[in-house]
Amino acid sequence: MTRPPTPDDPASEPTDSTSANPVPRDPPPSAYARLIDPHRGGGSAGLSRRAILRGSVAAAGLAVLAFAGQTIPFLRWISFLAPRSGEGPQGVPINRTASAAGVVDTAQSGDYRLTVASNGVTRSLSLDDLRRMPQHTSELPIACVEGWSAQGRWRGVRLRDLIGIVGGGTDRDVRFVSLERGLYGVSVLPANFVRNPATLVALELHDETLTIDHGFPCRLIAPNRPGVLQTKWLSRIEVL
Ligand SMILES: Nc1nc2c(c(=O)[nH]1)N[C@H]1C(S)=C(S)[C@@H](COP(=O)(O)O)O[C@H]1N2
Ligand SMILES: [Mo]
Repeated sequence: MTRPPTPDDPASEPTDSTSANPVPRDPPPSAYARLIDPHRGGGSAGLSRRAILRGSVAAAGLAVLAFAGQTIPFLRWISFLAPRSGEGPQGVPINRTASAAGVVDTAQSGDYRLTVASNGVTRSLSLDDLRRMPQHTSELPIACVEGWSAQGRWRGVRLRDLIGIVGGGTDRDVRFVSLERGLYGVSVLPANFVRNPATLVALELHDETLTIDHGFPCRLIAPNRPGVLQTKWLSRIEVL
């Protein structure tokens, strides 16, 4: 059965097959899909079927890689198997690169705006607008379900300040939408994390502008959440 692709259809995700350095992607179990957006209606049956399908594609891919492993240099193979901690720009591993996510141009465009919406009130903010707001620092890890975690010193705008400019309170869940389409391009943050002063829309990591692979122009970083929900390349923030 085929279905027309929808903007948040995981089947429309770009794949990593074109990236020069293939990395294992997060297994996207159906439970994760519910975690990513518990507000999304509709049956989960289709999702889990796709997840199963993707699982077998991934297994086939791993088998190919295991075979290819016999011909790739030993050290590279070891580094493929190693948990990715401490590697990557700014000392934090990359889960998915901007190019794999298809956001290289939109993320770096001069027309970039972050849209913030609550109750019909909408504001579009440029990166400079975000930089002019009060900046705060949070020491928070990225903890990936793949089995690595890395501590980061993030700096940016407090989420509660940001939604305050459209009159949004901190008693509602908030949805984050990425420039990237697909399963990883959206997450919902429960209200208690919205209130938390450590929850940032981060512009910097380790005192430098976020690299594009870490989510430039801005990304969500909140305490005590799986990495998959720390949405990169934010495009829209909606108070639900
Ligand atoms: N838009 C988007 N955000 C994303 C992802 C993604 O693929 N797309 N990957 C997530 C996952 S699984 C993890 S572990 C973290 C990793 O962040 P990092 O790549 O900056 O280390 O980003 C999360 N945010
Ligand atoms: Mo992850």
